[in-house]
Amino acid sequence: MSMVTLELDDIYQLAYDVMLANGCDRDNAAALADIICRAERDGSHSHGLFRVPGYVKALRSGKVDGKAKPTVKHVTPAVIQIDGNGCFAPLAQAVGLPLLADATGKIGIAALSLVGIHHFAALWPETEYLADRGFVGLACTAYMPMVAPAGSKEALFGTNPISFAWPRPGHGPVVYDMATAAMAMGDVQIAARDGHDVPPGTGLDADGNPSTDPAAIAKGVLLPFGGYKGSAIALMVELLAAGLTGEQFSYEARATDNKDGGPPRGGEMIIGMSPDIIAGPNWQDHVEAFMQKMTSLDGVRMPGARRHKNRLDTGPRQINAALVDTIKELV
Ligand code: NDP
Ligand code: PYC
Repeated sequence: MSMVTLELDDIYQLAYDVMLANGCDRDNAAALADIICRAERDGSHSHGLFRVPGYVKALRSGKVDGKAKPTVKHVTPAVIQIDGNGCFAPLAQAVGLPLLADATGKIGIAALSLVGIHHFAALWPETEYLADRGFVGLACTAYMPMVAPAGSKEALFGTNPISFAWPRPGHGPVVYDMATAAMAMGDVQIAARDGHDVPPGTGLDADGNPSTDPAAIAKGVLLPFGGYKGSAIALMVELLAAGLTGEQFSYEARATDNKDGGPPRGGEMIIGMSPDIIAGPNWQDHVEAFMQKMTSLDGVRMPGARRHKNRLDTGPRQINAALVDTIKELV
């Protein structure tokens, strides 16, 4: 596989230029380029530049409005709704997260309900934003059916990611961000592109047979991680991201989507909690003792630690050369 070397600033600029060239205004392009660049910086390869062709398809088909301006509704002091009015999720998050952090700090717990957005990215930027300000963060979004609920061979759930972040003053936050599918579809597609098999249990082919061939699984269905337990969490994500926001469930998103290959319209639920308010002043020492105990166990590492280590390297990144060529042709 041929790779090219790009500085982080060049990754940002490439993403920004391609979004601007395809109908985004500066605010939308900057919000997207920032998310894409941070994904490449951290090694979230399936949700960085890899997603740019899909973003462009959604702009070119008119499904996503690259000039949309999110609108804010304060439903109660603790419930904020942002309507993206058809934008990609990062701009709506950029508008809503400061309001969520403010409400969380005042009230102790607050919810940000995003509707009218198109989410195609990783979720750790949302929850890390909250943890970096001393709050606990939880975020989830649905997609289009790709995952069969436990017991079925038919896709109903999206790959339905969930992210959780806990603040650790003096350390990086603990952050996990995971698809509730055994493997994110982006990683299945990358395995197919790069000619690797995927582990048993990832999915079924179009005939409903277990497969380790990523191309066959992409035509069939993914399985939830952990059988019925992961299936229950995927169900919870559908309910929080669609039932609680009022936006589309994954199956509804597929019915209304124009099938251009970009992300459908959907919702995202983000919840902030203040440990200072909820747990009281001694939470840091209490939690830190637990963290120390956990990390002292042989073989344990904290979720998020790989990304945070990657982030310390401010040097250039190696990017798939064919992907960069494809993106440059889109500018
Ligand atoms: P991974 O399976 O790669 O990682 C899941 C989590 O587990 C990460 O927080 C990771 O931390 C952590 N982790 C991995 N290995 C270990 C270990 N040995 N010990 C402790 N923690 C570990 O993620 P997925 O492939 O499931 O998801 C990839 C991305 O896809 C996510 O960012 C997700 O948001 C995104 N996605 C987005 C969708 C959307 O609709 N927008 C849909 C589905 C997925 P670390 O990062 O530090 O390795
Ligand atoms: O990797 O499964 C995935 C995915 C779906 C939407 C964005 N990423």
